Amino acid sequence: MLNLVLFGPPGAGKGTQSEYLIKKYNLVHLSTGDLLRSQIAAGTELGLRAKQLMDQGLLVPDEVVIGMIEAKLRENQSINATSVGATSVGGFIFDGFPRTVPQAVALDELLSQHNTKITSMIALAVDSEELTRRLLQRGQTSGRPDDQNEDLIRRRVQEYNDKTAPVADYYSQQGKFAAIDGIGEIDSIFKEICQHIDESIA
Ligand code: B4P
Repeated sequence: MLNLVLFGPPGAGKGTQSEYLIKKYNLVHLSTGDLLRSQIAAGTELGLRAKQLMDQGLLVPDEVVIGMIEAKLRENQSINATSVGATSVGGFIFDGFPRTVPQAVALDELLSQHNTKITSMIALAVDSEELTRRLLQRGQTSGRPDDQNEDLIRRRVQEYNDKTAPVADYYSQQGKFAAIDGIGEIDSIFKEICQHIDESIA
């Protein structure tokens, strides 16, 4: 069973690469960003609270996102490993989660309750100039308020540097961290990620 954390600053390509990885490795996609946006679209109390923070480029409180992941793991508890030799692997891809060290600790605890653990964390490295360019471009069509202006994007990157970057050390200390250059063709980045995954499950 493959449990992958896809890591990186906002706009690094986590969501983009997840779309390909879930198909190739038969993974369940757990994106806290998507889960929060669906709460906002449904107009729930949680969504309204989250929107206020997301629109300012700030992280949503740990207990909110941990609760959402806990519920999703419970819903998918029958997910299991299958043959690695062919392609069908199975497991989870965590996209945009964990974003703080307490979230990483909580994820380890939750997975241990399901008798499984994180296989590896893949960090996509992209500089802030390129992140800003990508997010402003996406903002022209996505309708996402957090992609609309440069100050807000700068704040998201600052929030990442302050609160999220330390999560890399957490996985590095467990020998599970791999950094991949996130600049270049989407296809070649995907191939490099796959190469790392294939080596880790061989
Ligand atoms: P997310 O939805 O996770 O937003 P993101 O970081 O912007 O997405 P991502 O990084 O996946 O975008 P991608 O590069 O694929 O979070 C949004 C907000 O939700 C956060 O700011 C926070 O407030 C809140 N939140 C979410 N999870 C949380 C948590 N765990 N705790 C607390 N708060 C949380 O795409 C970017 C663009 O780049 C796309 O247009 C894509 O086409 C393009 N792109 C991708 N790869 C490219 C490449 N190689 N070359 C050129 N362009 C590329």
